[in-house]
Amino acid sequence: LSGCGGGSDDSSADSDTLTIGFIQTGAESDWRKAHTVSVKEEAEKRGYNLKFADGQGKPENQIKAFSSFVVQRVDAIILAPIVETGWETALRKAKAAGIPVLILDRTVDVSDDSLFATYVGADTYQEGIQAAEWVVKETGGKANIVELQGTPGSSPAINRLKSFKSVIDQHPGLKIIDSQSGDFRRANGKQVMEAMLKKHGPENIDLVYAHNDDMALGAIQAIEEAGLKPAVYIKLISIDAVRAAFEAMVDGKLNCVVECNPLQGPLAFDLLEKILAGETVAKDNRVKDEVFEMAHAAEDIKTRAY
Ligand code: GZL
Repeated sequence: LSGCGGGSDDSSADSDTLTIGFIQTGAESDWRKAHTVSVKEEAEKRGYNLKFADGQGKPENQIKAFSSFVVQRVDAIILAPIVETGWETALRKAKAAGIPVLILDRTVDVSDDSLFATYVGADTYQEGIQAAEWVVKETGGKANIVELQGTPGSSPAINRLKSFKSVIDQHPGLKIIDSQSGDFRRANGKQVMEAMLKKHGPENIDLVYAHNDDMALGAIQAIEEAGLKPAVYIKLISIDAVRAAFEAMVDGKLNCVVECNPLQGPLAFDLLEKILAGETVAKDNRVKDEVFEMAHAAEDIKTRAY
């Protein structure tokens, strides 16, 4: 790749290789691991020098990494923000330094969208709608629902809560009787589900809506340890469609998953190359999602790439 980038101090890359700073949320879920692989593999394939910063679930780590990439004058920054807020100052610094920023996966809440070059991700608002529409169909509009929320302040958790509720609220027989954060983590999902089973009594919970598969898999463990049959006694729907979720559907323990496609590397680098060549690109670019049900999981699992 020939480049007139701002250069980098990375001795391993020769001078005309472009250096991209990639700030990831952490490794909180199977989905996240697939997302990281997608970006790293694409950078490798296209000959970029990718500097990887793992946020380890802490927004302050991401802010620090972002500032250091600006100081290093990388040629571009890819940011997957743990939470939506707190990005204005950092983005202004990158803009002042002439470093384009691609927001990936989750969104940022800023007053001026010229502070970032473009956004690439899945439609996490629509995913909550798709989940709720399946719940209405599956329950005939009557069920007590408990909700396992993703990371507080993250755009997917905000979107999936709001959009799911917007459909559920149209059906008086559907009640969200509890909603807690499991931080997109399997262990937390299990703990929260154990507490909900104790608090409400299993007989008062008909269905679990989990903002991601990892928390649903934790909830499945809690339901089994309570001596109950997941997907039968208490139904479950979750979002992501990672391999472990397909395996749970094949095992008859999970009823439905809504995809959230993590294979965002190719589209991200297509857009980044246009931006680095000085072209303007659409501000908002989405990958496609599908809904998968238990009945077809044994077939569908053969087609899955993550
Ligand atoms: C959604 C993504 C979420 C996944 C979780 O776009 O940000 O973060 O749904 C992941 O599995 O941890």
